[in-house]
Amino acid sequence: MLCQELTYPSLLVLQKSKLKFLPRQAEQEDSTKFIALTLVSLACILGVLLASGLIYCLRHSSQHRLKEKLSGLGRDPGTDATAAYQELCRQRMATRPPDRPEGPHTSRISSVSSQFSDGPMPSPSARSSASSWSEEPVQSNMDISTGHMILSYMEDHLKNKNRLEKEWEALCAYQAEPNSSLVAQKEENVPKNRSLAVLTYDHSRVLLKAENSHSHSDYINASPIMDHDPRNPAYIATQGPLPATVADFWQMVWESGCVVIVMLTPLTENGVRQCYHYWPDEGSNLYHIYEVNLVSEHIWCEDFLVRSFYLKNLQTNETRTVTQFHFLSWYDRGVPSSSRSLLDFRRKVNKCYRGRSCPIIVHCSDGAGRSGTYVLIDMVLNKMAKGAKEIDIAATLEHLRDQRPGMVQTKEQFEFALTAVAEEVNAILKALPQ
Ligand SMILES: *[C@@H]1O[C@H](CO)[C@@H](O)[C@H](O)[C@H]1NC(C)=O
Ligand SMILES: *[C@@H]1O[C@H](CO)[C@@H](O)[C@H](O)[C@H]1NC(C)=O
Ligand SMILES: CC(=O)N[C@H]1CO[C@H](CO)[C@@H](O)[C@@H]1O
Repeated sequence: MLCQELTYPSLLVLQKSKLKFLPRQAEQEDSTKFIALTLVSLACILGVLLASGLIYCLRHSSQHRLKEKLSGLGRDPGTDATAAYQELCRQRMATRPPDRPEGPHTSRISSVSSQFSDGPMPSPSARSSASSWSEEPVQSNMDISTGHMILSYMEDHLKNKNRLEKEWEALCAYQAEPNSSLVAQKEENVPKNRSLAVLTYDHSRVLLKAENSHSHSDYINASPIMDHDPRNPAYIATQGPLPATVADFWQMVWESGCVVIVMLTPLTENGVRQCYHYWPDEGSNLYHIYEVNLVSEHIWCEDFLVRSFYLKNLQTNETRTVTQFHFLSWYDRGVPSSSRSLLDFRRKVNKCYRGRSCPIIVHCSDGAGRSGTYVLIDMVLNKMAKGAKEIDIAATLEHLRDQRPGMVQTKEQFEFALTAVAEEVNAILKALPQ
């Protein structure tokens, strides 16, 4: 069963590439040739599946031994911990999956995507979704004592519900200042807002270049979110595009220099539209002067998938690759079922983004509840990774709410953010040499 899980993503990728890249005329031209080709490629696929299954099983058994060793580490005080740790590292290096082999059976679509993407994106088909090693390894320059301090603070916080309740009440009473949102309420902008509660503040909104906009307007319901650099936003929090604002959305992607989009909502929930389907399912779509081409779609696991787009500005003929990370199982006003997959999702986003200076565009439906929770978690963990000695999560959330109203909508979402931060800190500490 585990082995089946392993082969699932690679199969999907292969099917998708066949669907898209097989020339249709060839089918009629020479059917016998085609059948022979199909048989050969089927044999190839079968070979790859068998090989990867075998590799996985081998890896799995060595992991099993590793886990036994790990638990032994904790239990037996007589064990030489340093030696065991070194052995752990060696095994971990040995079990790390090799780079994707370049061969005739490599799926076309992933080679197209790696050709276009300017950052190294590992092919998910080369990694196993069932294996714990397929998750991004935790990486951090976190100060160890800060980590321990934060962990005990968080644990205390999560145990003491009363304290959480009080902190949340204080956050609810918080009033942003300045807080006028007159532009968002202008008559011509009203149809561009999804929610009454989440309107951009006048002092903190993304301004489109009106001359490039299809409606000659600079308004979009999107807020730049600053972290430490007051000039360059680290994120743009925005609502899920409406049919009327999809061209504005791609204009914002273009003008902000964005290369990574984080989408945290399914398109529909219980029949209620959460977000317009703003990308092509196949081939390309034109949104005003922005041509969007779907290059690839990789399903990493049941919780999220990654799409790669080729974006072209038809006015200038410039092009760019944009990667969209789509988290599927987080519902409006709710929290994900576990922090584990969201944390892995975040690591993958940041691995793709690493080293850039453009903002990450984060959206859900209203661009505040789920988006605020994600940004809060990411911002706090990034601060810690940079070695910050003091972390105040509530103050960080107030800082977010100064820039966009409604960031983190419910107490459960706030609690989830605390849990997720604690879990990641725990994972970082575990991965450090003791
Ligand atoms: C907006 O700011 C004013 C003070 O300028 C304050 O009285 C008001 O309550 C604030 N509104 C919100 C929703 O924070
Ligand atoms: C963009 O490309 C088209 C077709 O190749 C060409 O006709 C047009 O002049 C180009 N525009 C610019 C601004 O380079
Ligand atoms: C599509 C649309 O009109 N959405 C909302 C925009 O914002 C106003 C409030 O300012 C809402 O009433 C609209 O429903």
